[in-house]
Amino acid sequence: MVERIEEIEAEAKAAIEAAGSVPELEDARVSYLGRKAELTGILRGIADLPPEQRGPVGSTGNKVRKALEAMIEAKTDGLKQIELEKSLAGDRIDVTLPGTPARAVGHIHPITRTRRLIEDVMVGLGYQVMEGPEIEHDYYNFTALNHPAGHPARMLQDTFYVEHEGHVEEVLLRTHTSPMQVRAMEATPPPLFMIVPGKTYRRDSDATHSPMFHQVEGLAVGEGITLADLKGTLLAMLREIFGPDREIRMRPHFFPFTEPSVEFDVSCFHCGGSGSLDDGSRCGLCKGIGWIELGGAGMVDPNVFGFVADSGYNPDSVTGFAFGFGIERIAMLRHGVGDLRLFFDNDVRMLGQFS
Ligand code: FA5
Repeated sequence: MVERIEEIEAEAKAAIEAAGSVPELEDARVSYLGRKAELTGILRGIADLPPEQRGPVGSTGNKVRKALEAMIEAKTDGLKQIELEKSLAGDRIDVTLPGTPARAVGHIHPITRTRRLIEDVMVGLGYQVMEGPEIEHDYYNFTALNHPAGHPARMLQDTFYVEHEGHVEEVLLRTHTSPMQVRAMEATPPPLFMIVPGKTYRRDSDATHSPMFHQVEGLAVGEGITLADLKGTLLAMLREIFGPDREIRMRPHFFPFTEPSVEFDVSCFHCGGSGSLDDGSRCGLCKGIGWIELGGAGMVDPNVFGFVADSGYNPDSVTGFAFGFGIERIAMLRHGVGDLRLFFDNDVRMLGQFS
C-alpha cells in the first residue's frame, strides 16, 4: 500500500508539473486530492486496514497529501503570476502610438483670419484695436464726418436706415467704420493711433459688393503727422499682407472728412506690377493695370477736428491721417476668390479650404 502511495505521489507530481494553466492544475488537484481520488480513498479506509499497516500507510499518505497540497499551492501562485503578466502584456497601451484621429473641429472663417492678420500687423506698428456700434447715429456716420445734411456725398453710400421712435434718417446701420474716428477722438486725447475692424452695411449686392461687409478703419493723430507718414504706414501694412516686394501708389480722390483725400492701390502680386504674365498674356488679377485698388485715405479734415475740439483736438496743433478699406477685398485677393458672396454662403466645402 505504501508503495502504491509512492507511485501516486510520483504520478501526481508529474501531472502537477505538467499543468500549464490554473484550470489544468485544478484538474490535477481534483484527480489526485479530490473526494474521489485514490489517495483520498486510501486515507479514508485506514481504519479498515490491519493494525500493523495503519501507521505506515497513514503517515506516508498524509505526508504525500500535504506535499502535493503544498506543491499545488506553490504552482498556483506561479501560474497566476504568469497569467497576470500575460494579460498585462496583452492589455498594455502603447502611449507612443498615434491616437484615434481627432474629430475635425472646423476652421476659422477666412474673413476672421484676414481681420486677425491685419490686427496683428497694426498692433505691431503700435496701434490699438477698437470696436464701435454697428447701429449708429447719423451724427457720427455723416454729420461729424463733414457731411452736412443734404450733402450729395451722403447719397454715395446707399444707407439702411433704422426707424427709431417714429423718426427715419436719424439712426442707421453704419455705412463705413469711419464714425469711430469721431467716437475714438471724443474718448481719447491725442496722440491717438487706432484701428477699427468691423461690420458695415450698404444697399449693394453683386460679385464684389455685399449688403453686409467688413472694413478696417485706421486713424493716427498727433503733432506733425504728414501724408508721407500715411504712405509709409500703408506700405508697411500692405507689405506684411501681400509680400515684401509690394509698392503702393496714392491717387487723388474725394472724401468729405479728409483733405487731401486719396485712393490707394497696391502693386499686383500676381504679375509683379507689370500687368502681364510670363507668357505675355494680360494679368487677370489687376486687368493688365499692374495695380490693385484697395481703399480710401487722407489727412483728417480740420472740420472733423472741430467736432472734437473739446477733447483736445486743436487743428492748429495736431494733424492726422485716416484710412479705410474692405476686409473681403483683401481676403479675395489673398485667396483668389472671385465672388465675395461665397464667403457668406456658409458652404463648408468652400470655407474649409482656408486653414
Ligand atoms: C469708405 O468707406 C471710407 N470710409 C474710407 C476712408 C476712411 C476714406 C478713412 C478716408 C479716410 P469707400 O466707400 O471707398 O470708402 O469704401 C472703402 C472700401 O470698402 C472699398 O474700397 C471696398 O473695398 C469696400 N466696400 C465698399 N462697399 C462694399 C460692399 N458693398 N461690399 C464689399 N466691400 C465694400
